Amino acid sequence: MPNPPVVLVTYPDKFTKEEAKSLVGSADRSIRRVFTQKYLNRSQYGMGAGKAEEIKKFVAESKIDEVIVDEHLTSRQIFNLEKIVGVKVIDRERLILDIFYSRATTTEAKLQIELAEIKYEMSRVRETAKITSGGERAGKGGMGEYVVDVKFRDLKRRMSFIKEKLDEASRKRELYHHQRLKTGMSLVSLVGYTSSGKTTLFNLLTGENKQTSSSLFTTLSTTTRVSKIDENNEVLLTDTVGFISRLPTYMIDAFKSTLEESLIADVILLLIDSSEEVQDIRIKYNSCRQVLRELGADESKIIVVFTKHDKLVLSEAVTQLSEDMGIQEPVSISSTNMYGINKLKIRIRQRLAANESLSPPPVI
Ligand SMILES: Nc1nc2c(ncn2[C@@H]2O[C@H](COP(=O)(O)OP(=O)(O)OP(=O)(O)O)[C@@H](O)[C@H]2O)c(=O)[nH]1
Ligand SMILES: [Mg+2]
Repeated sequence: MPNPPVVLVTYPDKFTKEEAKSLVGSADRSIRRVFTQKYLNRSQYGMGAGKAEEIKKFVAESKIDEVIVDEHLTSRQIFNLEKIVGVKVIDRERLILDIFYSRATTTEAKLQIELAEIKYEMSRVRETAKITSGGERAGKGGMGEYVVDVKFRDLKRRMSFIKEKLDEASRKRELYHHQRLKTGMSLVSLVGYTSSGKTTLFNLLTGENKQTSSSLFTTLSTTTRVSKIDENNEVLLTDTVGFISRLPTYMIDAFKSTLEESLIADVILLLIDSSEEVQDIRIKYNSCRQVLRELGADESKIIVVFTKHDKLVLSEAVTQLSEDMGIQEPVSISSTNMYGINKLKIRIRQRLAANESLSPPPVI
């Protein structure tokens, strides 16, 4: 079946526009036209009324299935916009949830997405009830309140059920961790922006064959495998879900247990795609640091790894950027041509040796 034709409405800056296009592509939709707006937080439609009219015209002429708006919209804004453009309207959070849905393979990832979905609905239930009950007050008295109460109770019930299941999964994992820790092996985890090359490096270091792709959010669950970092030493390497900018806290919360598993590692490799434009690297790096801070990661465990060195255009720019951002001793690698891989292994061992789990590496 061909991908549904859609219109994308996003901000005019290049980074945001390109990322929004990748998200839409990753959600298996085909973009017929991109409209840009400086502001997408206007009360009525998110965008300006003139732009909404322009889109309505294009949608009618070009047989468009959906309008995707690259921002968080309220139920009211979605309702208003759908009324004017005559087709389904999807906001950024819905879009990301859709991608997660289509990618989730493990039970835990599915539960986490369902939790995010419930939180998404909860934040909108009052307003949605108000709209569907024809503007009746959905707070005090009347049918509106009844609808909201029933819906809220239902969502809460589902939420606690899912949380219980997730806790169970998390406890099982903890137990598994304890068993693994008894083996004395150190834990190393891969974190970073979506598509930064985590799984590609994971496959290279563990001999695994996990799926990699240029689509966003290819990996949604956590995998841990043994990796031989030199003749005498093995570590446990963990690959996990990637980050993206402007991800609402409730979505990070939903994936918290998965992400936290990465954070208990002895060494956290923070992967940054260095083949992109300097300002994009900066945005992605800052966004990753923010998520890591929010999750309470121990900063001293982080080693910054610049990936895709084989595609690098301006290495001086990356060096300058590292200095500007105060990145301590980053390592540049390429999983394609093996550049820097040995250096990375040595750096991992040095870090672990500093935590005294391994013998120190040879001097080179
Ligand atoms: N040229 C080049 N491409 C790379 C390198 N490492 C990864 N890639 C490509 O970058 C894209 C993303 O790689 P993944 O390993 O799937 O990235 P990820 O960080 O696991 O992404 P998510 O699972 O979506 O978070 C794929 O198309 C890879 O082939 C590299 O060293 N050089
Ligand atoms: Mg991956």
